[in-house]
Amino acid sequence: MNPAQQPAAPAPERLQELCSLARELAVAAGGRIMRDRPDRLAITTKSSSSDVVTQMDSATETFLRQRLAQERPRDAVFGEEGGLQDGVGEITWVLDPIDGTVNYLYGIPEYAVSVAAVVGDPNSPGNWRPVAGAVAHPEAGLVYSAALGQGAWLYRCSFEEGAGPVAEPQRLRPSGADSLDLTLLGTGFGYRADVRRRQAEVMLQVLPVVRDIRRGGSAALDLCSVAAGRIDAYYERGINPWDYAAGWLLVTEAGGVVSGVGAQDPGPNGLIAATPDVHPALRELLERVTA
Ligand code: LIP
Repeated sequence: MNPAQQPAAPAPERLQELCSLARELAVAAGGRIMRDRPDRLAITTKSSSSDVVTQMDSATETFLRQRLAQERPRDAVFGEEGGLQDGVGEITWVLDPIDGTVNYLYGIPEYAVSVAAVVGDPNSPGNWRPVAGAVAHPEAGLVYSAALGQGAWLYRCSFEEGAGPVAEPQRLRPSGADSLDLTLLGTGFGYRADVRRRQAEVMLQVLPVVRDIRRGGSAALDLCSVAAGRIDAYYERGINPWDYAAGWLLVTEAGGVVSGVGAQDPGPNGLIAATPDVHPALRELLERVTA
């Protein structure tokens, strides 16, 4: 989005309030998901038989919506499971109650709660941007958060009821990767077979020119890893605003670069997040092989 067209962001002190609330809600929801996981998860499916929603996805989003109705009654809410609930203010909360649902279903500890405050319309690619957000990783005892212009931070955190950060936060910085051939690239794949086939064809051309790929199963945690320098870049096509709204801000506030594919901002053609030195070459490669 052209900076001159970007919706205005709230004042810095309000951004910090939004960031603190996002962190508090992500941690509270993350604790519930981890503590209250039933032995047998009831599931339904969405776009395909492998695109599952568990009862905890739905219950967690309901919890987040209830807390936002108390704390921020004027704001809109846009969640993976419940869709858009209009508001009257300039902030929309974009929620992924469990990012990495399949990991959660299988008991793989790589899942997250993503809570972001955005300005603009998150349903309109190029016409919105995150201004505060948090990603909670309950199984790791971590929560990542950022506010526009105020850096990206990692907190060690207790996820016991009513608990929170247990130490001073660490500032997040991306890796120093500066060449594609030494880039460790995170990626992911969709739930539909035809989409996965095309994504695999793209990876056939990308895999030989990067160091290696990693497929963690949560876009939000992949973006946290770019912000923290645990991987050098991340690319995925077909993810949704709730998957990446908070992670987008974490990467840019840490000093990384985020774009779309063939577009300035992330959207239906994909999201590219990388170190500043890797991003141009990775974007050129992906725009060429996906053209
Ligand atoms: C997941 C994304 C991940 C993608 C998965 C899935 P969900 O979101 O975070 O990056 O590769 O296919 O879309 O469905 O767990 O919220």
